[in-house]
Amino acid sequence: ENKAPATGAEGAGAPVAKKLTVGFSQVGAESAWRTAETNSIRGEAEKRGVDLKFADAQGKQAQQIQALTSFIAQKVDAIVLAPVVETGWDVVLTRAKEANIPVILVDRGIKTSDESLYTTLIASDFVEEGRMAAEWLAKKTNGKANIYELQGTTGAAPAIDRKKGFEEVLQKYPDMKIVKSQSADFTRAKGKEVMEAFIKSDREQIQAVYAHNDDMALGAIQALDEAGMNPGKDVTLISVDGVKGAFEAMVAGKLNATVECNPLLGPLVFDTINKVRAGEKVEKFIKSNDQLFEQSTAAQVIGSREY
Ligand code: GYE
Repeated sequence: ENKAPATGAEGAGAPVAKKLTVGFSQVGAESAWRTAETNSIRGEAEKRGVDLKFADAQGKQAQQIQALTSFIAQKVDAIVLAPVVETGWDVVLTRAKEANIPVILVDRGIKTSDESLYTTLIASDFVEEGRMAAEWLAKKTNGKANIYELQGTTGAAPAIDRKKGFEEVLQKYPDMKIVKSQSADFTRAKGKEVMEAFIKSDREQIQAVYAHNDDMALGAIQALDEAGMNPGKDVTLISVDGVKGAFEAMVAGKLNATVECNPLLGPLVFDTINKVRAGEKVEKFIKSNDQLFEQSTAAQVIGSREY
């Protein structure tokens, strides 16, 4: 028999442990990647009995600022923010800091003059993803390609950094050039639309497509297919995320490669919140380790993909 004195919740009449309340401001639902992230964070909250206040900003920073303001007013225990763009957060984050509410950035970083305005960033290294994509494409094309780039949301960290890392590597390959580059907002519909415009003006020159996410590549594949242009063969396509749809497109021979970016951040997010609340120190950047997948192994790997 356990003779230890009753502590906390097990003692008769002891106060019930307060449920952890977390506000999560999500970008929106623009991509399969983001849906996977939302499900991971919501699912983990449910599993742990966390009261999660979820706010979908529909891609608008103003809505995210509103959501954060409301979380602060409700005195949540922690805020999880997936910031749509990099800049413009200082005012609202200062309010969170004044209210002593830790802010965990997920999947995208911010630019701020005061790093103390957030506790940590849990994300992938987007510059590194861009480098990986460019190195792979250089190998595939023997360092010679007319590249058409589909950028992510203007001002978003993954769009800025995936471009930066990619261009950095292109410096080494004088015969690889980005001929045209345009934002397609991380969506399949816009990816298709922008690709259609590229095809209309540049059909004969298009040799490669670099898309900042899989959804835009999948839209581009549709446009290339409809134009009778043989995506995956006559046009080489590489994108980022590693979602199920990308693996299906690789198995079908239409997408050539994808750089994984892990959206299953839920467990790590709540572990980190617990650490912060316990007063433990956490790293300022908690980095996911991602790898590149290509067509040749897609069929083998697809069954074990979790998103
Ligand atoms: O790559 C893209 C999404 O911020 C890492 O946002 C995330 C990106 C992801 O819409 O598909």
